[in-house]
Amino acid sequence: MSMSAPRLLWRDLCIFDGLAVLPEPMTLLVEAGRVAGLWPTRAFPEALAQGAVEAGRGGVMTPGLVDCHSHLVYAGNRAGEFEQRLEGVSYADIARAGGGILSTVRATRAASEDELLAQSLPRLQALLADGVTTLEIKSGYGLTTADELKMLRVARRLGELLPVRVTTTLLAAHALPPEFAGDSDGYIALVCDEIIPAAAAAGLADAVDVFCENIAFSPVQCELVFQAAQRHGLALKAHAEQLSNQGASALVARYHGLSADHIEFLDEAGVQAMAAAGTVATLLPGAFHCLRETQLPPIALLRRYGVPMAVASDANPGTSPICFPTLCLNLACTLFRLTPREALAGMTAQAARALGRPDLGRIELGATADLCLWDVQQPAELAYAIQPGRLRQRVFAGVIRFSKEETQDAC
Ligand code: DI6
Ligand code: FE
Repeated sequence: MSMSAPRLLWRDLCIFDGLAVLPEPMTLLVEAGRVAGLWPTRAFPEALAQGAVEAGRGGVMTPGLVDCHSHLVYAGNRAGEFEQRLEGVSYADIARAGGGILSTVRATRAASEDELLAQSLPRLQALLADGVTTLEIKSGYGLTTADELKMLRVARRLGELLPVRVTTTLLAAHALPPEFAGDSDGYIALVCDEIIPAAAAAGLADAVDVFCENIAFSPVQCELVFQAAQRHGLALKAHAEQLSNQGASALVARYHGLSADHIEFLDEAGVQAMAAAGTVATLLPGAFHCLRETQLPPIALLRRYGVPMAVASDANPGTSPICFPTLCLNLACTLFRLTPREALAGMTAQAARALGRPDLGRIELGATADLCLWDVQQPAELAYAIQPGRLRQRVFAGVIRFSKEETQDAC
């Protein structure tokens, strides 16, 4: 298949542009990987159809989904812990007993780079089949320089194997590795002095993340990691206020980080700090659901202060074994009471913002043409119904890379 991008024309679309549903049927022209024109269908200058490929008529078009928080690369699984939790053992208790994240660390360290790639690939394929065109992937199950870099290389290779943009985040400060038991300051020194410089030198990390929690790292330790990341020109984000209020969101905001993620225990002062700094609030309703959390993120405060809200899968083997982004839209609405419009913006325009990529997640003139055409009547259905298989076409960088009709013809 030729990769040079033809001019593509869609007519009579219901468009969700990343922030809102456009009020009337639209005609969309894509050229050279970008949105080259967008008109109400009744006002389309028909001469421009000359030489363009008629790519479709009708349906709901959204920007390609942007999953701005995932731990997609890992080995093994934690089904056994799932059963333990069903019997009443808490996530924190399992972590304190050396399971949880550390159990995935053992499996991930033992896996070769190719094995890690092979285990992660089907998860990525599932995300793509449900509309993802951009994905953030974190390290954090290696916790040595070599194993963290191995994870990041796998993340980059995934982005080369399939038509998806992958951004990588170094999450070496995810858990204390067993070799450093009793010496978390020593491990943070390794993260700052060795792992971050090595990842930056190899060009393997776009951002740095920390898990700021009483079962992970303190705000003081996280601040040291942020300072090291800044020295290497890397963007910042945090797992913040997931299980308790540590003030990590305000810390991220103070360092002009991209996003504070989870934030169930975020307070008003933290919301104000985020609003002032333009830090995105990334909501992870999959983890909230799977851990049966009861403390809701402060959605009303986030709205009141105008903090942009992103929604992501948090795909990981422990707290969110979910590779189904539109389910996460549903969970954001059902559990957090987002409107379908907020949830969809959260996985398009706001998620792109949370990755520092405002050129993505929008359908507007000049935007990168990563697009999804869905078999639904209205955009809200993507959050309303929990149903795979609704993607009719997937456009990546201005090229149709998946089309349901072709797939059906083939079998
Ligand atoms: N919070 C989470 O929900 C994930 N990481 C984190 O810091 C969980 C990761 C895991 O349990 O494997
Ligand atoms: Fe996470």
